[in-house]
Amino acid sequence: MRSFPGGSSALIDSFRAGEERALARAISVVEDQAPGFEALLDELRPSVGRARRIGVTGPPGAGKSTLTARFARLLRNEGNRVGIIAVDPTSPFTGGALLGDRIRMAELAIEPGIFIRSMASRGSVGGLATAATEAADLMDAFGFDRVILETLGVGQSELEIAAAADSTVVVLVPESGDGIQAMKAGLMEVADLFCVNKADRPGADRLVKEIEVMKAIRAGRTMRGIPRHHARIAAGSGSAALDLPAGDEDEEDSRREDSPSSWEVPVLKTVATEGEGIDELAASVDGHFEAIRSTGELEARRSHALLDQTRRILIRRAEASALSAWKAVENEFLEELLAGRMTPYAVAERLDREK
Ligand SMILES: Nc1nc2c(ncn2[C@@H]2O[C@H](COP(=O)(O)OP(=O)(O)OP(=O)(O)O)[C@@H](O)[C@H]2O)c(=O)[nH]1
Ligand SMILES: [Mg+2]
Repeated sequence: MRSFPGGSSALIDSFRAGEERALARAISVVEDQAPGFEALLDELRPSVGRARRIGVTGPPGAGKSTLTARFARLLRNEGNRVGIIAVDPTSPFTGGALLGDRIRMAELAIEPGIFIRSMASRGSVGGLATAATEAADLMDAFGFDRVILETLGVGQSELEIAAAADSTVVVLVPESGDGIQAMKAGLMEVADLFCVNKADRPGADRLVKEIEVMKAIRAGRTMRGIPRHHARIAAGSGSAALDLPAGDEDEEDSRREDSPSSWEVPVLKTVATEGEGIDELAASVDGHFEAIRSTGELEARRSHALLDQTRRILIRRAEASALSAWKAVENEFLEELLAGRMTPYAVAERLDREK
């Protein structure tokens, strides 16, 4: 008999019976890493894999939540049950936005067939990525047809959350100046669709063009025959717009180059506050899903995500075990460390050997 949180499998039973309160509780258990949380996820794992996952990412204030709310409502009107995870890293950036999101989303939250959960990081952002994926797994297992993950596109781990989805929507706005920031933040690499939101403001068309240009550069179309790396450098001279960051290109490009899909990343315009362009967005997301399903890329993406999740679970366990070992002996080494009789490396080595 396996042990589950609360000392019984009542939670699992209510979850399987479709009680939303059980889903909410299960997500809390996972978020808190309460005793038995892995057993809970393990038990529900066979039911994971039916939902389509959609990542929505972009800079702070781009309109991600507004867009997500509109999109979710449309999906719901089409008969889908929709789960939304709003990942909020409780940074100074978003500390104030959380409340705003809640108000905006509140209307949606009372709608049957729509379930919204906001998740904030307690520990590392890396940990948040794992927990958000697990919350998505729970929503999937619960029976939602679509799971939308909204994250800030600012840090690697947050990008990872969106990028682990089947389809990733990158939301940009004219006032963010230009697409260069997006490029630097690595948003270009994860986008399956671009949404130029706040298209009611000046500069939207210019941003659309900029994104198209950057897409073309990435695809190497502007400088055929020149390896992409060199194309970037060559193109970079004399144009600020092409002053691209030096990154690990193999890694950056791996996702797209692995993919057999010939999906042309669309650049859409939306006015989320008015619901303009949401139909097109929904059609595009569907189109993307069909495209990757037919080429086998969906399977490849999901295998990749599964491996990645396994890796992160392993790291989480190793970290927890190292920290608990450290907690137990922390004070023992303090004096030695302070007096310089032992180095931090020697302490780590000793603890490692004693494991
Ligand atoms: N003019 C205009 N304003 C918009 C549009 N979409 C969203 N907004 C406004 O932009 C502000 C930010 O919208 P949010 O949906 O909270 O943006 P977000 O990207 O979720 O923000 P964070 O989660 O804090 O990063 C709000 O005041 C929205 O009303 C749009 O299409 N046009
Ligand atoms: Mg938001």
